[in-house]
Amino acid sequence: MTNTVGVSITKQEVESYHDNGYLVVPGLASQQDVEELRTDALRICRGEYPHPNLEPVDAGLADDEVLRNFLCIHHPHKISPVMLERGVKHPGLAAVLQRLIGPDVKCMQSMLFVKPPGFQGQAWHQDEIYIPTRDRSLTGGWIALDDATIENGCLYVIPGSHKWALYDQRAHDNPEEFDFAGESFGFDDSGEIPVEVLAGDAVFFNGYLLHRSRKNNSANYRRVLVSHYMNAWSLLPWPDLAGHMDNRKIMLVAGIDPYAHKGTGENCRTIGFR
Ligand SMILES: O=C(O)CCC(=O)C(=O)O
Repeated sequence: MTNTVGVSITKQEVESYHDNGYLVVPGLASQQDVEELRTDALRICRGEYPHPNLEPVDAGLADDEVLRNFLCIHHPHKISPVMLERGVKHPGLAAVLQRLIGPDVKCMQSMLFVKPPGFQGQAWHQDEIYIPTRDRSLTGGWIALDDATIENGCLYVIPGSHKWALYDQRAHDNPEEFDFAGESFGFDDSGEIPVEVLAGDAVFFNGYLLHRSRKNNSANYRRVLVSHYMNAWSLLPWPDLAGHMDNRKIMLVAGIDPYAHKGTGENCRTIGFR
């Protein structure tokens, strides 16, 4: 199927996603998309969007001196319209997601990884540990903003592991290689494979898929925008401060929002289910 943005995904690719738990879509983001997202990443890191956690930096600092301080920025789409429109709501991403988990798709978070030289990766984990859905529809949409290689810390996955179980986590003992987040354990990881991709390629992965990334051993950044999506009909039982059972800090990216009457955003009316 080809959509208006020219991104096509075949029935075989949809089946492959469901069999393996992940799918690479080459060239989903155009070179222009990638350039705009890279430029915007720098703008965010320079503190050019007003936010209490991102103070403006000295304009005299070189780009490298700014970027090398950041492993990852959470929810960049909340301050940057470029991250929102070019990244999170990218029409190619939305079109593929509609085929994989749609037709109605919402997003609840984004992460901008800068991952400078020498910075760690993330130990084995499954995203549903952090973002539980009601229907197992959680899907990562990972857009490479640089070529992602074994050397600079690409993703690694265990194909088919999304069909196994949800594994518990513990502290890992390799702080040189992985950041502070916990590590899933209790499974055979001998089937892991690296997912090396080019800038502009997208990787979609199921929320139960075991995946990790390693330290960046190259001399350059490994930038990625990854956003997490789910079927819009699933509640998002992600606790907010009031303990509500359907977190509504979401963005619709395709189709309809069945719970639009609850509102969205920080001040929406959330309804408890108890
Ligand atoms: O890109 C990475 O280094 C890790 C991304 C990841 O683990 C995730 O999005 O869940």
